[in-house]
Amino acid sequence: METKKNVALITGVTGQDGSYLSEFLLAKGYDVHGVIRRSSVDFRERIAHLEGKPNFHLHYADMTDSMSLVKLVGKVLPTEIYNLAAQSHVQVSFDAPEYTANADATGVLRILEAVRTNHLEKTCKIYQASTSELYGKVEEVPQNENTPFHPYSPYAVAKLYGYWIIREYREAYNMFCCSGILFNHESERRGETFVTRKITLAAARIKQGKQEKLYLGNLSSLRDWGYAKDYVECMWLILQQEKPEDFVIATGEQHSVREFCYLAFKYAGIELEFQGEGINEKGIDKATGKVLVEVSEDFYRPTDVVNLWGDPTKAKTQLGWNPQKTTFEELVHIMVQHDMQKVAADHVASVMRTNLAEYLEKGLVK
Ligand code: NAP
Ligand code: G4F
Repeated sequence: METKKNVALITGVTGQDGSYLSEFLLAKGYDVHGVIRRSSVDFRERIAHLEGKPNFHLHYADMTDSMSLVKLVGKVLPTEIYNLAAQSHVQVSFDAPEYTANADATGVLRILEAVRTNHLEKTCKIYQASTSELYGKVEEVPQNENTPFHPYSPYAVAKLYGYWIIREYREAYNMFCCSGILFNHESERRGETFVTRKITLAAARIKQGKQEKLYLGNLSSLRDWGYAKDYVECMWLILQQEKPEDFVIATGEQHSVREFCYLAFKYAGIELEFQGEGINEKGIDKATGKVLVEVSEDFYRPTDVVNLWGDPTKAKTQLGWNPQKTTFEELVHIMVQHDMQKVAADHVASVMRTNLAEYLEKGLVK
């Protein structure tokens, strides 16, 4: 008997998780279809190495455009949808709350309705990228699948709608749709304005004389940080279960922004000492006495989530997933090592560009 081909549709394919998930599914033999949006810059850095592969296809659509999603789902006929697209920056959600709700809340509904409109409820499974931000102003530590939610940003409130509409369609229409409640996961592909990547890039630039100082917000905020590459496997595992269920995905370990910063600078070859408190706290280079890290109110949020710590017991026992595959220390090391090389390579490229411009000006190169 002919086995049916696995066809995945990934929204958010150009993002950190979308890129790792594409690699993971392609390696499993899936046909992977990704949603991209029109942008003035055509270079899609995280998936550039996948473009042109025979089983990898890109399509224009948008989470805020129902018809584009209905048409795309009807064209691709996916067996699995991974809904990763979102305005994913918590601080930005305070500046653009309506857009965040449109993409992150109503966008989930649009995906579900696109599946129903195309009569694929029985054949298409849906993974929703839910988040530990749902726990927000936490009511229990550590947090598991039964911990009450208390969203604490426009982003989290939008994601709460996504979480509940997924549950509703599961119960009302018997659809196979699930949430992965993922705690923070990072990587060398993490967006440069999230705190971990901002720190690892700054540590590399400061070490190589390209930046003077790093300005951060709340250094005492606590997160359960894992490695994105390990987390995309869970998205797939969640959809391979017998019945649709939600899972917390986390490492079970908690660290502060300050600790992340200390370790990143250490791996870059700088030992920091933190002195002072609150807005006056500073990270000082022990060897030179120079202030390298300062706190700026610009990076404080109107309401901040400060105590995220996940309990991955269910994922460990039911999915057989190893939450400690990449340790916190390994994660920071991977990111710093990558950014040390990136900063050095950017420097070489910029010197070459300057030299070339000078040679062209002097007529030395035709
Ligand atoms: P990311 O790097 O910010 O990627 C977001 C993706 O969504 C990008 O591909 C982006 O496209 C796309 N997107 C945004 N708005 C869209 C729209 N209106 N229509 C179509 N596509 C749109 O995020 P990530 O870290 O990979 O996270 C993936 C998902 O998991 C997100 O839903 C996020 O909220 C959730 N999540 C992340 C974490 C984490 O720690 N990383 C934890 C829990 C949950 P462009 O490239 O065109 O901008
Ligand atoms: O790195 P962050 O911006 O990530 P945040 O807010 O936890 O959100 C990320 O993880 C969520 C999962 O829990 C995802 F749902 C979401 O899509 C996103 O991927 O900030 C982490 C913490 C915050 O408490 C923030 O206040 O770091 C603190 N922080 C301190 N200084 C900073 C900075 N955050 C940023 N972005 N920039 C700073 O300078």
